[in-house]
Amino acid sequence: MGVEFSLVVPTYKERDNIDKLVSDTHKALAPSGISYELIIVDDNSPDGTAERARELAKDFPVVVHQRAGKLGLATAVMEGWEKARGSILGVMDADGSHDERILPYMVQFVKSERVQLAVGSRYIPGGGIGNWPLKREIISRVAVMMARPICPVADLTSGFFVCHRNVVEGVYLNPIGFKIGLEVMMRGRYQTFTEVPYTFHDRDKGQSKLGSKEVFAYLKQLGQLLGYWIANRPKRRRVTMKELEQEQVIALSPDQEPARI
Ligand SMILES: Nc1nc2c(ncn2[C@@H]2O[C@H](COP(=O)(O)OP(=O)(O)O)[C@@H](O)[C@H]2O)c(=O)[nH]1
Ligand SMILES: [Mg+2]
Repeated sequence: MGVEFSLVVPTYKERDNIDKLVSDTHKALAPSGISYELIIVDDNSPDGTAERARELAKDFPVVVHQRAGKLGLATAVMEGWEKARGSILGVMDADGSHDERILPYMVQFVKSERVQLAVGSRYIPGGGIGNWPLKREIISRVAVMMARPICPVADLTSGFFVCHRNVVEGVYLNPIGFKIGLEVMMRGRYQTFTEVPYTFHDRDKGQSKLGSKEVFAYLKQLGQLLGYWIANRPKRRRVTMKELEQEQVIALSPDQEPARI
């Protein structure tokens, strides 16, 4: 069977996290019968992330794309998608902060064609933040508030999402900021979306990239997206998990294993 789902994980210095990432993702996706590939796009991490990923590729459906140097998260994701073979695409962090157990649901929702985009969300009921310092949470909440008038997604800074290939293929995405998810939510070609709740756990190992440089990049990105929104006024409709459940797109009892496709 060909690959249905291509999950891109950009990495920079994630050697300590990569084994767990690969095995947890496999544990989440394999029972659901979704055929997938995990595309690691590594920016030549000095800690040997790519080398380790290549070893893991012997036992798991992992594809490694190594770039020459640290060229940034957004372009890494876009290059990963260029390599992707699946008709459904996704993005997730390598640091364990995104709960891979919701992936089968996200893929199933997009596969059903009821929605074209499924976003992993901290900011809808059922979602949350595990262990963030207060400062980080406030920055995130303010970032969301600022963009909310022009973006229908509650967790619009989410870097954890799944979409149909058509949402991004041939669409201009501007990689200036590190919020590639926001570019997709704003400029992507979709009419309906859903948000799937999960609890965010901050990375235990390695370093986050959030600093003042990222804050300014975000503001610049927002300015450009405001221009896009004024010119295009895209219409998008939220489909709630409840609606999806009622329509029996997927069985959602909480303690149930993800339904087989
Ligand atoms: N390829 C690549 N990956 C990156 C780069 N910067 C960050 N990443 C990866 O992108 C993901 C998100 O970065 P992270 O530092 O966790 O961001 P945060 O969660 O917003 O604090 C992680 O898997 C990082 O390893 C980069 O310049 N290039
Ligand atoms: Mg992270």
